[in-house]
Amino acid sequence: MFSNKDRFKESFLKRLESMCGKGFEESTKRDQYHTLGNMVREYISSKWIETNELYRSENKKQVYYLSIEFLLGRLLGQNLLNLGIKEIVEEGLSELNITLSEIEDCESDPALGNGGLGRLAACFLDSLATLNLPGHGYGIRYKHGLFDQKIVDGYQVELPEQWLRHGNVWEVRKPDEAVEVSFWGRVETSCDNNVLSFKQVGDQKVLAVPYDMPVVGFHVNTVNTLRLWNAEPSSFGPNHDILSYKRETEAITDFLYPDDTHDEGKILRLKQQYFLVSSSIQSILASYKKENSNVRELHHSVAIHINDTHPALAIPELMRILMDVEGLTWDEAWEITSHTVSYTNHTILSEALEKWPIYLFKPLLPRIYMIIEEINERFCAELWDRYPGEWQRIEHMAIIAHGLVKMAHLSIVGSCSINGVAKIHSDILKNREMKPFYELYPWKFNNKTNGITHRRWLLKANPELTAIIKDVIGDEWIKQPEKLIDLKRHIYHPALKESFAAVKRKRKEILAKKIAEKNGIIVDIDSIFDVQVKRLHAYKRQLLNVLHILYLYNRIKEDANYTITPRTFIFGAKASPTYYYAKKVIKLIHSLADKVNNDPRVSKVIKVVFMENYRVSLAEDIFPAADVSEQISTASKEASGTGNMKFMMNGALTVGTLDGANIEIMEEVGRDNIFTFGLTASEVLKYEENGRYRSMEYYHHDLRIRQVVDQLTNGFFSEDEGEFESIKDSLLVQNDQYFVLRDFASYIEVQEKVGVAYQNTDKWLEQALINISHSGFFSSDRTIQQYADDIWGIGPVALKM
Ligand code: BZD
Repeated sequence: MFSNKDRFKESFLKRLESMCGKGFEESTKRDQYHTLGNMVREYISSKWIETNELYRSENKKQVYYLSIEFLLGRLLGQNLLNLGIKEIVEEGLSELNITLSEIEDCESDPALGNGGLGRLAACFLDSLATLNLPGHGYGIRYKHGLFDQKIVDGYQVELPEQWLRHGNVWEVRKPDEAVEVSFWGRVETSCDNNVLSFKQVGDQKVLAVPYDMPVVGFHVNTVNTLRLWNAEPSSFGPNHDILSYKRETEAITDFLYPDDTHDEGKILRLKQQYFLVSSSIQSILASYKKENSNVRELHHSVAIHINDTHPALAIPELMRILMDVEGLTWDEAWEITSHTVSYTNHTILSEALEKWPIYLFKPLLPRIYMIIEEINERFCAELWDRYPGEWQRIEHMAIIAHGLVKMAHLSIVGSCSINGVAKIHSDILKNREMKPFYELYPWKFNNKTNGITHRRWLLKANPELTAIIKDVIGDEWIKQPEKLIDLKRHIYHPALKESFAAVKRKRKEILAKKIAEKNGIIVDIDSIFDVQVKRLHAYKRQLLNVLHILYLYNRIKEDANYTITPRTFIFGAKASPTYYYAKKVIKLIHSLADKVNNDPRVSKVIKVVFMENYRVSLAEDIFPAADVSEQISTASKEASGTGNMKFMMNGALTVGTLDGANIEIMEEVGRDNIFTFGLTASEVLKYEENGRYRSMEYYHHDLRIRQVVDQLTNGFFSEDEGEFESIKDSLLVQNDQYFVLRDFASYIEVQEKVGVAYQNTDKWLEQALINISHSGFFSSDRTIQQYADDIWGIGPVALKM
């Protein structure tokens, strides 16, 4: 049905009639979306079946990527592109006077993630399939993904997200492969022939029903699987109070926790985690046992990766099944488990490290708790042997201590590999945060610098730029992204610069149109599009950006001769609903936008725009239009960042601190092609150790700082002078934990350089093209190949095309 445009058109019209019961003329865009989606799903299914059959028959090692989040974004466009049928569909549709993008707009973003961690998981799935690697995702089918953000009078309001309202064409429900997950109850111990056995009794069972989604590789026949679990009442549920059992059960997969930095500590969150892990491990073992009789060989055929500590219960769960169900001894089960599981850490922020209170944990998961206690005892004994008498060290490293179960410690002890997500982050883990563990198990620690799939963030998001690159260097880089470097030889060619400038301009126009429609703000296409889009968090320092804009406002107002390269400051950010400070910063951005955009003189040269409801589909419009990428976290706090890579790949220049992957971007493009500023990570960490930073001194000694900080509460923004008092307090009373004032002068200075640099259009274009040329390193294909080689030990299994 996709062999040529005429066949496509014919099948599309026929399918539309049979599916929607109406003719083309009466059909809505949504009818058309569902029709096309169904056709594509059907087209995928034969490859999907073949891939699964191949994996079974070849019986090679497979990896299972367990993640509490998969931030997929829309799938129609990406699937068409990866299947190589996008053009045929576009041509066919255009003869019916419809554009593909109108139809794509009917697909809701599956927003099953908060930000970087969830999006990374989605990029990894794309790379696994494209590299023909047998790797599958396991996650949760949240009924409501990350909330929809509305801005009302400058304040964020959260609305429930409803991605399943019109169904999901990509998923296949597999009730036959449902499994039971147990909560509550108690453990009965018995002893037979000197062998202890354990049984959970009086427990509550929940049915985990898988919904499988195909993961289509780019121009290959591989179609891997993303399995998302749905919680449903089990027929073995209680026979009383059925309604509350049903409600409680379904609540497990009702919504995604909207917090990306805080350990929630709520029982429902723990239920979600165990639900994901128990169902996934059962499913992995069932599939293994279809082809293999000896469970003792599991680690030769299966790798299980945990995306941060949220799925860390995979370790005790695998132990439980190997011992209680398969009858292995502790030592046998431990040998297998600790060679099967590997772990990625995504943060060093202490408030994000998961610790479960025993009083919550033990009643909910009694058998799992027993196993963790045993892991802890054996681990502490090992430590005692190695460090006799060093109580403090042992207490610090224990998995259970002070009434808490520490998930990071469990993950380190039970995994064969622990990795950070950028060089500096992995170094900080080794030398500071996880130092004692690194001393104990140096071989386990390694770095895997993050990557992004260039197929979504360049090919799909920016077809115009893709076309130019193809014109100049052909298309080998699509399969081998490191070959983007071939572009570098051409960056001085006027024709390339001109066409790149034209594409950037076109994408800025498209974004400007959206801004005009949604925000009612007219922005200047010739101004610098300076963008900061990411979750709102104190450490990401949107406030530094805001204070700089306020400083510019003051300069323009005070000095009639002050000149500046025109700039449009664009923000997009969701704040966790309970994060008071973050919500205040969103309000502050809006108050600033009101001041700036409504001032006749200031608004001629700068504008401030906050784009509501930042999400994957909006990101695809924003990255291609950006000139400047704001990556201004306090050094040492951003593990890697991945937005930085998406901007770079689309030819934006980075203004950034020496943090996370910014450092590796600088190493790639050279110091002259990135704007760095601010404290280094070691300077920040030194300040934190010696406590010598005094934000007040910067406030008193730098008039520019004093002026902008005072404006937060002197009636400049609002009648209500208390509105932004808490922000001012964070800077002065709480001594500015994230060094905003310390880095302020350096930030102003670098921003001035940016303004000057942009005036030299020719050079700017060359620098942008250098950034694109070096972005191949940041493809998730490179990252995934490194995981496959160094951690998982898996290789490609390919069907012939
Ligand atoms: O992970 C992010 C880091 O902050 C980024 O620096 C990094 O680039 C990405 C990918 O490695 N971490 C998160 O996004 N974390 C979460 O989203 C999260 C979600 C639930 C609970 C805790 C954290």
